[in-house]
Amino acid sequence: MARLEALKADITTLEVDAIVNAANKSLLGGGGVDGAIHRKAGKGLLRECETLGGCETGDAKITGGHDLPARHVIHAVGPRWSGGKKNEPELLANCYRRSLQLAHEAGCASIAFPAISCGIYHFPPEQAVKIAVRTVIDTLPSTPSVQHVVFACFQDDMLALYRAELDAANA
Ligand code: AR6
Repeated sequence: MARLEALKADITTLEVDAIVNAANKSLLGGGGVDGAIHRKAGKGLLRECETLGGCETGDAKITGGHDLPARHVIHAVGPRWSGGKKNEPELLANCYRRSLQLAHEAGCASIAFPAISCGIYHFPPEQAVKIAVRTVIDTLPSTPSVQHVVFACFQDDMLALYRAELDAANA
């Protein structure tokens, strides 16, 4: 079984095979973690993203890491929360599933996720964290390249939610 852990960290500093970006459908950058990743990765990342033709909500696309310590960036487009009646939970789960599949296909052993949709997209954190942990645990058996998963948290309250959920899952 792969190792899962929650850390308080700026995801742009992590030396892992892939970091996941909480992107938007354009894949051309934005605020939050997306802005931080593009700032640190440099213009080469934007140029590569411009060739990708955007991305649907719930899907993800992979690029190089450019000036980041991570080898790859997996750009996942989470749902914007609009009350929970627009398939937001399933779309969020799809982001985690699809990101792990791309990481596996690229031979990544380690991957770090931010709390996708929990910032500017306003997904309720308690629900998002349960979906993230459950989906990752359920997907890992079909993505055996991935041996280490980090949930990178920017705030202490988010870190506490992930740690409680990982404990509850005995992960
Ligand atoms: N490292 C780790 N986590 C971070 C970092 C960082 N450097 N910066 C922010 N977070 P958000 P979303 C946390 O808003 O809700 C962009 O404009 C943050 O505290 O980055 O999916 C995109 O282009 C929160 O817990 O992403 C989209 O338009 C989590 O990362 C839109 O925002 C996600 O917050 C996506 O919104």
